[in-house]
Amino acid sequence: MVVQVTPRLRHGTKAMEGREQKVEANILLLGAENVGKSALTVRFLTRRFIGEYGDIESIYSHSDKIDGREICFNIWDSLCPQNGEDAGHISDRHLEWTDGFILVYSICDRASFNVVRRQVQCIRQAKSKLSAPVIIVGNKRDLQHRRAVSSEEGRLLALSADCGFFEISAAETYHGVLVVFHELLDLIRETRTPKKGAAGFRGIVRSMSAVFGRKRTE
Ligand SMILES: Nc1nc2c(ncn2[C@@H]2O[C@H](COP(=O)(O)OP(=O)(O)O)[C@@H](O)[C@H]2O)c(=O)[nH]1
Ligand SMILES: [Mg+2]
Repeated sequence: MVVQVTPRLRHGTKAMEGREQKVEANILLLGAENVGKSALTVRFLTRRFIGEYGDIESIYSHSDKIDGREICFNIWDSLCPQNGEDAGHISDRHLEWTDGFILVYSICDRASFNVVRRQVQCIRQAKSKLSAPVIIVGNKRDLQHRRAVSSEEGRLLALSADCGFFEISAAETYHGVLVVFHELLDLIRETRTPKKGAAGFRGIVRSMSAVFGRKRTE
């Protein structure tokens, strides 16, 4: 199951259709160690969950066709400082590179939720990223018996900082991971579309059927 909060109403996407041919999006995955950043990345790239990933920081490029349009995802699977004063700090190098953020915590690990909280603040305080698209992901939803962070807390954090929110299990399903990346892509494309007055709504909570009802892949 996926729990989602969408930060703003979509606008402009339809108007872009037919005009735009190739889209490139730089996506940065952040979060504490061991929350499943690499698992999410590898799931998206290969559809597989392989279990152990090692501590490697990599940028992957992945091309796909969505709604007939060529999309190139550049995905930076990061290793962030975990302890001390630097925990949750995001470097300028990361901030400058990315078009949108996926902030991952484990629903079984409260400390990892706190890291995401600090990272959200860090992003929203960075001048260039005040309104950058951010999706918060509570991963390891399959481990309900070890849950330490409620869905409500995740959803509230997302609402307070105008972020999207999903709870997923990279271990259990590919589809939840796909929805996260595609939703962020949509938000990135919106930020590139000139806005005509509409401020949009915050915190629109959509149902599962709305999430899965959209046919996004070919
Ligand atoms: N049960 C469960 N384990 C997961 C899930 N996602 C990742 N893991 C495991 O959590 C550990 C850390 O994952 P990894 O992707 O390396 O985390 P990273 O340090 O954030 O990149 C690995 O043992 C994964 O197999 C999930 O959704 N459910
Ligand atoms: Mg990793």
